Amino acid sequence: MGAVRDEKPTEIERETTIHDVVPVPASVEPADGVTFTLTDKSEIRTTAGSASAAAEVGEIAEYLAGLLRPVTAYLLPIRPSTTGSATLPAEGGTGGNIALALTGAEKDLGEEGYVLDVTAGAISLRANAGAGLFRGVQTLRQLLPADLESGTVQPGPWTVPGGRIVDQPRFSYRGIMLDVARHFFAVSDVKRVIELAALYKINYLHLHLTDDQGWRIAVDAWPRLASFGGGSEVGGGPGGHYTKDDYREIVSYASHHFMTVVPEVDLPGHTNAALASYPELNCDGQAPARYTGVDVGFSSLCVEKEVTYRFLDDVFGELAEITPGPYLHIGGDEAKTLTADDYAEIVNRAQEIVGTHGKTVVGWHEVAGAKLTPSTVVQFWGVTPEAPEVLAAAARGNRIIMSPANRAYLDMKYDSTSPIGLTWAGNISVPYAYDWDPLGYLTGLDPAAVLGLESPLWTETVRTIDDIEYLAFPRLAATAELAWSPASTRDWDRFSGRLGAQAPRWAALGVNFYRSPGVPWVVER
Ligand code: TNX
Repeated sequence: MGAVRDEKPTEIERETTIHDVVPVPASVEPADGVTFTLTDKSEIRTTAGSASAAAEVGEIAEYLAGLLRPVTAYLLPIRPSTTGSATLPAEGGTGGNIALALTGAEKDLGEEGYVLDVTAGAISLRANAGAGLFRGVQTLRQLLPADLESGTVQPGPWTVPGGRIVDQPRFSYRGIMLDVARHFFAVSDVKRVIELAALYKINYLHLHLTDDQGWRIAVDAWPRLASFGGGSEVGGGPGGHYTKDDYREIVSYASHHFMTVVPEVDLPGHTNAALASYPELNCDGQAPARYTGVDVGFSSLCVEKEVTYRFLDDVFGELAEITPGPYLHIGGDEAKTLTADDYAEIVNRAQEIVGTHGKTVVGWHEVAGAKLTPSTVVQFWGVTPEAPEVLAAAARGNRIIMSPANRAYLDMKYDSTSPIGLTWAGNISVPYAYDWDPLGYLTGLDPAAVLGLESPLWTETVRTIDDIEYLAFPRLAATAELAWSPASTRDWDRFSGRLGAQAPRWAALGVNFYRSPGVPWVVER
């Protein structure tokens, strides 16, 4: 039974190195033999160029201290520098300080880039903006011992391998999508997803808020959407919905992780929960029953009724008010009951409505069959390299988010033994999720049109946060790396080594991850 033995996850013992960061940074120069050690005298010193930057760097310093203090039991005072100068105040003192600065980074590192220098005596992290500093803190987090993630006092020592990392993202859009419609997830579950995704420098959280099986966001002008349409989910469970305050709490938590929420109200199909809540939204005036199955493509808003557009204006207007990010996602997928003309009509009007509320539209790639506003972003979810309508949209200037279902979908099974997941786009093993190029997937697509990459997690078979973690880890780490790291770094053997080093971190965080065969999982000594 050699084949069976080969399928077992391998486990190895080793310490964290500077090469273990996921996504791999753009440039890593190790300083061999150099190690920084945090002590009970260490301080976090901050430098900002302006008063507003001072608040931001202070908040990130608190976030870092919030990670370090509970496990080290060190005081780690935060000391803002009063000079505001570009010189880093890390050196000096006796303890080995960490300096965070919003000054002195190369401008071409952009908003999300950072420079991290680790010497024996000090750590300095510099960036142009809070986002870059926050991304750099995630790198620093992964260079500290995995015990950091346990949240309770640990013996240490709190070492960081020496060297210099200069880093910035390949794509500006690096997303995860969570379907909270098929099964509802509590605010605390969404926060957990935000925390874990932030560790891999994901910067967009797309929430699929409505579908046939449930409507998950309160809309004041149409209260039965949430109160009645929210009360169902796949399999007949109780469902649920977010109040506006719940939603604001998610948005705020995301923004503290430098992550932007993209809310989706799927139309014209995937709307049974809305149609069940309000008879007038149906062409025949009859409300269907609520739906708890997993079929797609059977429901549609009524294109010819004017009330449909008042409804969309109210829904997107209220959503725009509580969404600080630039995007509203209008869905647009699998509207199988409409003619092409009716489909184009309602997508066109939805684009206009979203525009009047000051937001940019994102839609699943079927929207490319309508007349797109130039700013509309098209999310590709197909499984073949031929997509002429997507190419045509790109040629007209629309930006593309790549979510090919047979590579990027987190809800597919890993293999035939996976206890949860779907299979319509195939099984997606961890190497398969990693080994593709977002710019090369679609034949003939202009690379300049690609805004980035998103991994959707549909939840027909997913009921708990443990289920979410099982499907997302390790595959989210793979797409996060494709989205962040230079194309030239793509190499499965190296990536699987870095991935293996995440295991003790996930164990300390209590992440229910899939121990994929073929990855050299590191175990703590
Ligand atoms: C297709 S991807 C859908 C979803 C399903 C998903 C399951 C897309 C835009 N539509 O409605 O949940 O497959 O994998």
